[in-house]
Parts: sequence; C-alpha cells; structure tokens
Amino acid sequence: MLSLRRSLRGVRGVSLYIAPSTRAVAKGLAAQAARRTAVAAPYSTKSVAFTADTYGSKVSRDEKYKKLDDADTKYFESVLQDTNGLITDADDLLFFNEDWMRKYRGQSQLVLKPKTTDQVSRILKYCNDNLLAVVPQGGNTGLVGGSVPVFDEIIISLSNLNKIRSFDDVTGILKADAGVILENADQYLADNGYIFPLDLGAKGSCHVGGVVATNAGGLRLLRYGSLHGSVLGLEVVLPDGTIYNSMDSLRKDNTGYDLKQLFIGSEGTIGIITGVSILCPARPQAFNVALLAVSSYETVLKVFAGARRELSEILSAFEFMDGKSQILARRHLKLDHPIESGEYPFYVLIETSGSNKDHDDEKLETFLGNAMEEGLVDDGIIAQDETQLRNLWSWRESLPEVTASAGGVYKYDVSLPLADLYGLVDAANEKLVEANLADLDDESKPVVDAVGYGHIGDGNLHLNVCTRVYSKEIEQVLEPFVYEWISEKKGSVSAEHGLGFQKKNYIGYSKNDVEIEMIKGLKKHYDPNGIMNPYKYV
Ligand code: FAD
Ligand code: 2HG
Ligand code: ZN
Repeated sequence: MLSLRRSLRGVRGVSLYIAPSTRAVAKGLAAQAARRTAVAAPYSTKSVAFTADTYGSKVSRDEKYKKLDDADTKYFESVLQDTNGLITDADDLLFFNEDWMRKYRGQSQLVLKPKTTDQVSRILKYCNDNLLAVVPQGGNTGLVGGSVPVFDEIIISLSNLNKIRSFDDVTGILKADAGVILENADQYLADNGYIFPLDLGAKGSCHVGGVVATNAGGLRLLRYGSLHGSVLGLEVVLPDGTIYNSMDSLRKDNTGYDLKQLFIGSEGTIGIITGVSILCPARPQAFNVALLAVSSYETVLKVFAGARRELSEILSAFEFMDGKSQILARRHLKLDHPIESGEYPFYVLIETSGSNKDHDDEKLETFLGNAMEEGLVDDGIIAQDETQLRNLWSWRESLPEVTASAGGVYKYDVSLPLADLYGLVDAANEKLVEANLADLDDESKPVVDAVGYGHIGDGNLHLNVCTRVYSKEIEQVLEPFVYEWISEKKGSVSAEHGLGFQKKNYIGYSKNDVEIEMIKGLKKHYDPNGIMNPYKYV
C-alpha cells in the first residue's frame, strides 16, 4: 500500500511504500478472501431458536393455511420430475430454515427447487388453490428475517433457475434467470467488458433475483443508482400462477404504469421473480481505493464533501467505519489494521473508477494532498495493485461477519440526514450503558458494543449492536427506541435491507397511514389469499 504520510512528506509525489506489517495484512486478507467464495454465516455451534418460540408473543400460525401432506408432496414431485428438486431431509432443511444472522429459524418441512418458470407457475397455482403458504428464497443472505419461514411455510428456492439468458454487448442489457449468483453475473459481464450495477459483500451467495426482490443498495449505489433505475424488465410469477413478463422492455417506455417497479423491493410478498433484465454500464478501466483515518464524524462529512467536489465523476464509493467496528474487526480477523499508525475514531474508504488511470490517479492524489494539508486526514493508504485494492474492500466487506461473530447482532439499517447519522450510534450506546448491558471485554455482559458503518455517500448508516447472545432484554432496550429516534429525525427504518420479519411492526415509523393502506391494498390485490411470505412486510 502507498502510505499517504510518506508520500506527502516533501513533494506531494509518489513514493511507493509498503510497510512489512501492511504486507502481512494484505496476505492475511487475501487468504481470507480466498476462503470466502460464498459468504459464510458467522460460525457458532449453538442452535438457533425457533422464531415461533422467540417471538411467540408477537405472532402465531394462521390456521387458515393448510398443513402440508403427502398428496401435496406427490403433486410437487410430479411437477419437478426430479427427486433432487425436493428437500425433505431434516439436516438438509436446516440451511434453508435458518437466516444468515442465525437469529430466525422456521420449521419448513419442504424446499422446492424448480428449474423453469413454468414449474414455478404450476407450484404457485397449486399453493394458491390449496392455501399453502410459501417463502421465496434466493441466496438466503437477507438481514431482516424475510428469506426464511416463520412457521411451516414451503420454501421455494430459486437456486436451480440459474442461467444467463442473453447479453447484448452494444446496449449492455443482461437478461438472466433470478437464481444466478450475483458474483457469477458480474464475472460474466466482466468477460464482456461490463459491470453489474450493484456490488455487495454477499455477492458470492446472493441471487440477482434476491437483490431485486430486496432492492439492495450496496457499495456502489453512489455511482450507479438504485435498481429502480437500472432494472429494465422482469419476469414474475404471480400467486395464482399467472406469468407477468416485461423482459423485452426498452429503456424508454411510457405506456401505462411501470409495473416492474412494484416487484423491486417487494420481498417475495406479491410474486416470485424468475427473470431479470438489467442495464449494465461499461466496466471501468481504472480503479483506485484509498483508506483514510480521520478524527471525528464531522471530519468524515468534510472529506465526503471534498470528495464529491474534487473527484466528482470518478467517485464511485464513499464508505465509512467507526473506530469501534475496527477494534472488533482486528479481534475477529486476527489481523493488524491496514492503517498501522494507531487507532482512529473514524475511517473512510474511497473508491474512484474511470477510464483513464493517469487522469484518475492525478485527481485522487490532488484531492488527498489537499485533504492532508487541510488537516482533515490523519493517515491513509492507497492500494497499489489489484490485490491490495481487493484487500481493502475485503476489510470493509467483512464487517457484517465481524459484527455477528460474538454470538448475535441486532442490525438497524437506516437512512438519516447526514448531519444526524452517527448520533444514532451514540444514542444507542448511551441506552445500553444506562441499562448496564454492554462491555467490550466483560463476558458476563450480553452486549459487546454498538458500532456504526455504512454508505455515507447514500446517507445510510448500519448500526450494529454486537451481542454475546440474543435476548429479549437487549431487544426491549433498543426497540422501539431506535425506531423512534429515526422517526424524529425524519429518517427511514430501512435504507436497503427491507422490512422482512424484523420490521413488520415498524413500517409506521417511516410511512404514513395513507401509504400503508396503499401498500396493503396492493398486497391484497395481487395476493388475495395471503400465501406469499406471510407474517412479514406489512
Ligand atoms: P434472500 O435473502 O434469499 O431473500 C431476501 C428477500 O427477498 C426475502 O424476503 C425473499 O423472500 C425475497 N426473495 C428472494 N428471491 C426472490 C425471488 N426470486 N422472487 C421474489 N422474492 C425473492 N444488502 C444491501 O442492500 N447492501 C449491502 O451492501 C448488503 N451487504 C450484505 C453483506 C452481507 C455479508 C450479507 C449477508 C448481506 C448483505 N446485504 C446487503 C443484505 C441483502 O439484502 C442481501 O445480500 C441480498 O439483497 C439478498 O439476496 P438473496 O438472494 O440472498 O435473497
Ligand atoms: C453492508 O453494507 C451491508 O455491509 C450489511 O448492508 C450491513 O452489517 C450490516 O449491518
Ligand atoms: Zn449496506
């Protein structure tokens, strides 16, 4: 890595400097990245409690839903015509019943893995006719308990619907089955000189259909915008088996309501997405990543404002991490921090991407030089090659795993006005300390720490309350306190992860009564029997 301190000593020129321990970090992170093709859930041998037990006071099984019987299973076998398409073995069902955070656990007795849209249609029609509740599932990396059943809902996994359908290398339009893994889609596009307009830490596991269903934001929303802009068309199976198809859609089409938008972020509540048509940008030729240490949250904002002004069109990501998250990262990853000169209150990761390396390097160097001279940046490093660049991203992307590694995590994924954004982390910590629940080292306390990181460029904070156990006591201290705090500041209780099971009862903190009624009306219209992902969303 290029150390900013050294490069800025004397002329603001380039002096390649890789400290030995930085090399060790790079090596360790590379090994870690190699191990993580798919995103492993934080390891724990503890079994996950059933959602039905943990949240028994809040939710009970709706007896209108039929219980699965042999005749149903026989019907599904006849549709799928492949015994590998049905999972009924208790051990094999575990992965599909438990969520990534190991916080929610359903009791489904059946996973169906259709290979065609027609099979999805026949399955859903049968479920709708027989009042069998279902949960659509992609890569099962969702962070709000939306991808796993609450009770005995049938899981419909899209993982066998996983083919690239077509790619147009003039327009950049990719058409793919919903079950294509995001990283595979991006690799396919890279081979053709293009990039998927969304990137996130779960890319090795999550599906193209899953990210559309959650309207995931990710690490480069700042550059490429939301999926509401880049998705051009969808193929969706409605609960009664009807297939809605807008895969041939054009960039411009103003004939009536833009129906596909309904399904982007619908979290499996009104249909199963089976195909996605998406507009992909040309892959940038030049990338730079810098990691900077700064002394306060206010300074993070100043650096952001400067980056927007001075890097403008080449700025593609601006992430921040607080110092507390970095302490946990060092401990869990057992690695030195990439910035070795000390511990700092905040860190920012800046990515530039463009078409001309010399141009981008010069702009970045000027920006960083100015920031150092103005005293905004205390220290920093710049990746010098592809491996170092990946390693810095890997450090940032490891935070979801890091924050869940002590045993549990309460996640709050929120949009807030930038000036107020970090105040929520402080407020949560105050509450936890007041309740005498938190200590970084004292194992007798249930909470380790409340830390913050996220996508500053999008006004999106990830407040993570890292715990040693999941407990009602912690949850009651945090909820509805956190949601009330967000609502007071006119923020959103879900910036990118969705509502799922976790936030079903909290939508009212971000949407008014009229909006909620309209959402409920749409749900009722498309899913009158309520078979799609029940007990969640609204
Ligand atoms: P799942 O988890 O399987 O499902 C999510 C929801 O979508 C569920 O409600 C499910 O029912 C529904 N669903 C899934 N597939 C379909 C389908 N084909 N049709 C209809 N409904 C469907 N999110 C961000 O926004 N930004 C991030 O930066 C980010 N980083 C993450 C990093 C890690 C390590 C992890 C574990 C998660 C991260 N997430 C992030 C959470 C994010 O929601 C998911 O990674 C992704 O959007 C979910 O895709 P999936 O295929 O795993 O869907
Ligand atoms: C990210 O930005 C994801 O890394 C996960 O959205 C956020 O861990 C989280 O809370
Ligand atoms: Zn995020």
